[in-house]
Amino acid sequence: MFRVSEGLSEPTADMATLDWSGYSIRTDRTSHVHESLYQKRFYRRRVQLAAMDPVETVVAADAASISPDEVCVLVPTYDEAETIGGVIAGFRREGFTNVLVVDGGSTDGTRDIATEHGARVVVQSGSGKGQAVREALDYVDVDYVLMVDGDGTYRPEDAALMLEPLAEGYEHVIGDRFADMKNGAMTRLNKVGNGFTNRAFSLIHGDDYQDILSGYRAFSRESFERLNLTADGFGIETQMAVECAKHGVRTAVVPITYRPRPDGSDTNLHPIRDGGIIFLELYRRAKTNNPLFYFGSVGFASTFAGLLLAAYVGYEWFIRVPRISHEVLAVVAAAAILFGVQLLMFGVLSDMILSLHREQVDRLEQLERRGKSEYEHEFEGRDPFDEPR
Ligand SMILES: Nc1nc2c(ncn2[C@@H]2O[C@H](COP(=O)(O)OP(=O)(O)OP(=O)(O)O)[C@@H](O)[C@H]2O)c(=O)[nH]1
Ligand SMILES: [Mg+2]
Repeated sequence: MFRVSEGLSEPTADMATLDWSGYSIRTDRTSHVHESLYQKRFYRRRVQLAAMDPVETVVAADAASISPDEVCVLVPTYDEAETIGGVIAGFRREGFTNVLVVDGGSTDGTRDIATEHGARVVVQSGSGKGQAVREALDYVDVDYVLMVDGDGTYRPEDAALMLEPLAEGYEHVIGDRFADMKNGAMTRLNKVGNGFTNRAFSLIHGDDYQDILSGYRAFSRESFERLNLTADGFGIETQMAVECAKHGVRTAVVPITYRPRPDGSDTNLHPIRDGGIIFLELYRRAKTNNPLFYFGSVGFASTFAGLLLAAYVGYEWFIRVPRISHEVLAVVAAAAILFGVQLLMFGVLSDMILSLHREQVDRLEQLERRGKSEYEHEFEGRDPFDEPR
């Protein structure tokens, strides 16, 4: 059951003119994954429905918010001289003075422009966006991080919307570029690749984050430290999403606007090469998150190929006149089926082990929480070490 926020007295109003920052859509789902909070597209549909359906409930928005002083705007850059100045100025206008640019060795003056605009600039020790982001966290001195590209494709004006879920207890926020994608912001190939990746992600990892490759993210430093991230390049966003799903990081999705790169600014993305890396990343991480898929998909493919071969061998032997015997093919078919069935069984067993492991981890976390609250109740804010013995 979704609830639509208060104040939408004009259900047909142009969504762009609405102040999203005060409103939220929640789900009653109990899983740790939270449906697209603030989904503009969804919202538009619900608002239209609300106009027809008077039963739609109205709730007040949360007053909590995060002050810009508590946030470090993290901008990984590589040759973004064209746009970096505008990006930093935009965030400063929104009140964010703590801007950290992690540069990958730009040769076009990006670092100087960033410094002139008041950002802290560090040069990453390795290469690639992923390595830059991982290293950057060592320089973050506040509790929250707002990560954004330096190419001017994301709007600083969306920052408040990105941070709002953090104030409500979410730990990781993904900006959904598909909610409001401007013409020319993404090539057709990239759109298809993104769609495929998002679908593969929800199939393999079970959660739908709408736009896992988005570069606009907000997260708490503490939750970031729980993620096991190793990617150097553009695989970092995929790894973040997978790790959020795996570690039960409370994740929200908010609609944002995605603009085209300005003329003269060049992409660092190689769609085919990076697309391959991203997909491999998704698949590799399925081993510990969805072993049934990891082993089962190969097992299924092998069994299926084996059965096809076996059918061909059978046809040539039993139906065809004169009959032909394919001994070698028969052996290959049998091996493929055996291999496939074994992998399938392996997948089922691993899945069972993972379920048991998850149950145990849940139980341990429950015990930890209970222990903590009993401890807090007993000492009620006093320091136990001050107690007389
Ligand atoms: N520090 C660092 N930043 C990088 C590196 N490669 C890319 N970036 C930055 O990472 C951000 C995302 O890269 P983009 O080239 O915009 O990739 P994209 O957003 O997927 O592709 P576009 O559609 O072209 O915008 C940009 O701010 C880049 O400057 C790198 O090796 N090191
Ligand atoms: Mg970009």
